[in-house]
Amino acid sequence: MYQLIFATNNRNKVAEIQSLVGHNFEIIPLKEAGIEIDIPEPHDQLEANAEEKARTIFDMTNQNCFSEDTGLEIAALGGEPGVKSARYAGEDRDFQANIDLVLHKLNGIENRSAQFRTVICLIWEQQTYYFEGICKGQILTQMQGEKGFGYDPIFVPDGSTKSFASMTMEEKNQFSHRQKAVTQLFEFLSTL
Ligand code: ITT
Repeated sequence: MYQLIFATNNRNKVAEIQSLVGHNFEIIPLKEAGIEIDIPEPHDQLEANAEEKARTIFDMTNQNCFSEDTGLEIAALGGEPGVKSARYAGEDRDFQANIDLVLHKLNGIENRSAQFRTVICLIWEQQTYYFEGICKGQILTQMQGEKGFGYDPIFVPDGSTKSFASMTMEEKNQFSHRQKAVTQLFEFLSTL
């Protein structure tokens, strides 16, 4: 059994990733590792922020760990909110305010193309590795569904007519950026 600390404070990410983990791995969220820290995300690239989070926890624990940074990249907004996804409408990281701002900025705009992009940074035996997962889709004109988190109520992945927030976690996993990145992570770890 391999143990890996997951450098996140986002319990939705933890739940999604734990639902994907095979029997060979145990994922330990920061809270369970007894670590209380709000890790800074100062960079303008998902990769650099993911590395900052993993590196911070590795330096504290000296244990194998990974982190992930995810952004919603909207074509008509030049890739925004992107790396600013969590705090798009302000420092209080309010999901509803972020959604309202996106819908406001896209008001009247026909091109609704967007993608979620997840970058995982793994620090394993002192080496750093990156894995990426992309899910392409469309931004709705109004919210749909109650499940999930973040921008899920306004995002419909290609290949579905339902928003992520209308799907069970298992359904979302069939499409999601996070699932694609995590699958690569576990494939890599299983070759070690
Ligand atoms: P950690 O840094 O502690 O991992 P965080 O919530 O700050 O957690 P990010 O910096 O990656 O995570 O922020 C990404 C934001 O993008 C997140 O707060 C959500 O608003 C949104 N987001 C990420 N994944 C998403 C998903 O699968 N569905 C909908 N929105 C998502």
